[in-house]
Amino acid sequence: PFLENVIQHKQFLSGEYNTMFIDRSPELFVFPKRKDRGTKMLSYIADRTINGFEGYGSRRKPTYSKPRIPAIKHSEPIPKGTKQILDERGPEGLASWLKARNEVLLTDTTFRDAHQSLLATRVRTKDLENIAEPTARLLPDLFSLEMWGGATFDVSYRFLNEDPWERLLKLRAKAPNVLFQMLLRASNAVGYKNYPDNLIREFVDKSASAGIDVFRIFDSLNWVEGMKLTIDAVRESGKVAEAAMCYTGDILDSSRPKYDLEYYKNLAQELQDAGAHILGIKDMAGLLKPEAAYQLISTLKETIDIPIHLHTHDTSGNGLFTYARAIEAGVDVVDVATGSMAGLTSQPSANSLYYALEGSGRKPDLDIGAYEKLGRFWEDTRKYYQDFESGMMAPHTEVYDHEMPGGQYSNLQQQAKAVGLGSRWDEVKVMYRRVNDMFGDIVKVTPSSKIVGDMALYMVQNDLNEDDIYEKGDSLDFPDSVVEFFQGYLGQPYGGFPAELQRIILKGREPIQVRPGELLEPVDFNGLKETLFHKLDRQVTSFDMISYALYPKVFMDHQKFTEKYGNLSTLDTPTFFYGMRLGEEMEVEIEQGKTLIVKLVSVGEPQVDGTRTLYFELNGQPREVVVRDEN
Ligand code: 3PY
Ligand code: ZN
Repeated sequence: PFLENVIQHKQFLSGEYNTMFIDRSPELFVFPKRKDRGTKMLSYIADRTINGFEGYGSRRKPTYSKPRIPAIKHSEPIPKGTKQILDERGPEGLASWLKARNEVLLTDTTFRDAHQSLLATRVRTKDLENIAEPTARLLPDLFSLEMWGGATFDVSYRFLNEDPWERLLKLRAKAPNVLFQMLLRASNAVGYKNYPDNLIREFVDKSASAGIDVFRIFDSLNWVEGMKLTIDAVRESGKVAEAAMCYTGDILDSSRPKYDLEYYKNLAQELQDAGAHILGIKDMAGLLKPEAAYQLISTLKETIDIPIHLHTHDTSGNGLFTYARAIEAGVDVVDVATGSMAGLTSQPSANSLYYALEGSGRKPDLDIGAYEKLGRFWEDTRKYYQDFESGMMAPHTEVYDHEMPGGQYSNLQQQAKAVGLGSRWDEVKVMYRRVNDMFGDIVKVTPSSKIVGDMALYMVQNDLNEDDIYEKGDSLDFPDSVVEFFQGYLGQPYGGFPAELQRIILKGREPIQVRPGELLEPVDFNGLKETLFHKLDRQVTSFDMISYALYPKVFMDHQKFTEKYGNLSTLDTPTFFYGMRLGEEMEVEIEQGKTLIVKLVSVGEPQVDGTRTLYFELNGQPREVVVRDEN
């Protein structure tokens, strides 16, 4: 009766109900299931057992040892941390507290950028959930845990079939003491294009109420005009606006003056004026050399009043050296990853930094033994994701030439393989840099980096060089993303577009000069709620509405998947990727106090119609599942 009351209630259809109540308790609003959860889960396991994980083919399930989780006392109160400082003193109070610290503070990126950069963003909520509380208890002195945003949002839906909002709520419940940080691509939100202003505001508002405290906001062209609305939205939510500038070029290279020290000085000032509580320096490719870091931080410390938070990637192998110099110059916070998830395209190691700062007076305040213990969990858990490792084995100084962001390298390599350019990867890297120079030397970070990548692939694939573009460009059909970029739909690059190339690419189309958000129709949330109510056949949360507005197809595909297989978040990761071994028996706690015992008894031979039958026991009862053998 409760369910019916809710659905038929006039307020529901008029939209005047407390959406947060529904967002936090969607299970109260789920309609009776057509098929039971056990059957759905068995059909998923059967499919993985025979066909493997999408894109990776069928593979024998490896045997793993159970990840080592540090022992903690659940009964003791969780130590207070930076989250309490924010709650008590507000964002300005937090910033003052931060500036007054003598030791360097740390943001741990293991839950977001580290696995985005090493494991193609594939780490599942279940694994994060397993280590969230130990992390909160053992590392209460962290400045923040970066655990959301960037690519994790769409990859959750697209590849892991998980709801990213559920991840946020679950982790927040386990880690109530350390600030939660996300990466937000300003008006590109957690997507690859500009979205309407009201969608950005709604996204920030709901992310803040679901648990995000620190929003690292960047624009892929360092265009401050494109960041202001997001900064304002974060300020209105009462959370921390960390406005970041993306480090591009090389301030030490006087032959390339576009992005010099003066450029960053002005940008930092503009971001402070725009309302940033903290200045982020986002060195997404790991191009900031040690001496450059020293000069940059020293100059900015004299220019602005807000604290400075530095992010780099260790691709070149120089990450720690860069941090050491930045710390010497007074940087307030740096981004690190837990030792076993650090280095290469990820962040520098927290553990290494700790020892490197011994005797320096700015050594971070943390329990290094605890970090080592948490590292063991990650060492074990990382093995689950071995198929997603990038293959980079050693420091890669070529990054100083091609300038590809840490998270893009393996992605673009995959894209190149997919279009038959796997053996021409070296050419693609060189072309990536050429395209950057043709485009006027632009900031390259999601999504502008994707556009440079698309153009580089296009040119290599069609055997075009730079001269060809200028000579034959009028008859060439450029990738859509490149055309849209030159139309101004991602915003305006510093120094403007190169006029001749813009003319060739646009072929008479008029570019826009204004902020794209000014031209985009606002999202009609009420209409959208109705649409989704009919599509989903269940109550609609504000989270659903935001996700659908960001990526309708990805979101609906995820819903269809869930309808077919149920919510698989309780399944362990090896089973999620590989299914089960013959004779294997396991327990799955599908909800608190409700456990299924699953055993794979035998697998039938392929039939003429291309199917096989798998014989399971579910809580001791025989069950058969027929799957199509795709091998
Ligand atoms: C992202 O936007 O996902 C990034 O990590 C950019 O560096
Ligand atoms: Zn990064």
